[in-house]
Amino acid sequence: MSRWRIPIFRFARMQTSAQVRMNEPDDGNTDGPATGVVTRSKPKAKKPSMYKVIMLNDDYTPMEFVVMILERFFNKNHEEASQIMLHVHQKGVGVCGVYTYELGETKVTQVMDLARQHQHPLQCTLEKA
Ligand code: TYC
Repeated sequence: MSRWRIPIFRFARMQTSAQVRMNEPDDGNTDGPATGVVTRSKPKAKKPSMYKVIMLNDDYTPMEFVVMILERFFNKNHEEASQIMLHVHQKGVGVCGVYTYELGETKVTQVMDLARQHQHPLQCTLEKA
């Protein structure tokens, strides 16, 4: 009766660097298990840069509309949304949230689109955090 050969999972073929891997021997011998030192290389994935979504005050957009925007697109509760809206109303600008570039850009577009549909001049921009 022949013995089962158990396939060897070759860690060295895995190219993401965050995992523990076994070095292949450099003698060209690919029979049998990989031998060598277990190493842990530095994670390659970098933290994405973060961006603030900034809202600007104007004289015409209704306060309730701004509060609704903050609740709908920035997941604020009614109290948080009202506080941010009042901050923007009094200071001129305020932060709605901090996101990756792509998510922040999507939110800016959603806010500007809805404001335009309602003919409000509300402005929103992205700023590196
Ligand atoms: N200033 C507006 C008003 O008095 C309210 C407002 C608040 C508008 C925040 C825009 O980002 C804004 N109706």
